[in-house]
Amino acid sequence: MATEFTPRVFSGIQPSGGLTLGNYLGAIKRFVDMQAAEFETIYCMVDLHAITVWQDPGDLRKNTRELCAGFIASGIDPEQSILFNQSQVPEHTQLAWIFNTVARMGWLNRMTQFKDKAGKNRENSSVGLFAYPALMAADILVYHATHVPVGDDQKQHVELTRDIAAKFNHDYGVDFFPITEPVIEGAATRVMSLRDGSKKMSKSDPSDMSRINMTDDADAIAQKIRKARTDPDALPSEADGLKDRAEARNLVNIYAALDDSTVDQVLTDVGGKQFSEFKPMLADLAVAKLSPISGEMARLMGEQAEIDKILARGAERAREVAAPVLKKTYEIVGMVS
Ligand code: AQP
Repeated sequence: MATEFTPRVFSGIQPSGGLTLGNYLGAIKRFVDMQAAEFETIYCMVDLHAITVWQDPGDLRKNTRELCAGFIASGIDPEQSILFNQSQVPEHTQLAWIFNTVARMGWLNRMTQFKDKAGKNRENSSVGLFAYPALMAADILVYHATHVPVGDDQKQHVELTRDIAAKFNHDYGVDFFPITEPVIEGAATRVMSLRDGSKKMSKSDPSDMSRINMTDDADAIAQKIRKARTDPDALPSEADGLKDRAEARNLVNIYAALDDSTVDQVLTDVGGKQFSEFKPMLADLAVAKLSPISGEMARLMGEQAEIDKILARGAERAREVAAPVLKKTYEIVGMVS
């Protein structure tokens, strides 16, 4: 009989820069929804992933605390969810080593994120950047997580996690790791750059005008939306009319996600309007939704000791779940203890 796994959510975000609107809409906002549903929820600042590309140590410390503040300010309750930073729970890397022996080179060679991030500089990339998906599989499976809410760009990594779980179960003749479901839903699973509708909005994009940071003030948000690239046509009344208009589609998707509505509902209201009219509407909505979060983040960033206490307590709670899974994995693999 197949094993019944506790419905449990795991997801993580890299403290590799300031949080963006893409991280918020594609990930954190949905983490909050899943916390409200019938799941145990575990959320992680994946600092070990962040250092697969160079991070200044001072920036990494600041970004980890700021990310924690962002989670809490967006509605993650550190009592209800487990909130911690990855490096403080060594079971992640211990399981990742086992998974490095399960994952095949050919599987990792197909990962598009590695190709994108390594670019032409493949030979000079860190081994960690290449092995990133095996660590991500360990992050998820060390908690026997059944569901992983992520943005569209992480779909391939969650599929690899499923492949690793299935191969481990098959090779050792067990039904030990769940085959985790990716949860990729809503209007903003891939928020695009405000300067280029073919590129994902990203923390590490050299252009600050390409993204809305969760710490941006009202003026910066309004200015970035005003300057966002668009086309000269009016907005269509139906989603089909956005098909070949990447920049227009992005702004409508952002509006729908912030408004908790659908693209069709938004277009029913704004179809026929010019961007000169729509952009101020979007800016007002973004400021209304994001200002309370950035205000609370700023307050929390003044309470560093409190943040560190939350992270330490979260790591303790995370280890209580992870340690027995790792112990059992070692037994299955044949490690003598
Ligand atoms: N633009 C986006 N739209 C929707 N979801 C997004 N996510 C990231 N960008 C977007 C989702 O946020 C979660 C955390 O991502 P991450 O920080 O671990 O790594 P990333 O996907 O590489 O994000 P960035 O901002 O692009 O970071 P850098 O610049 O450091 O590489 C994931 O669920 C992701 O899908």
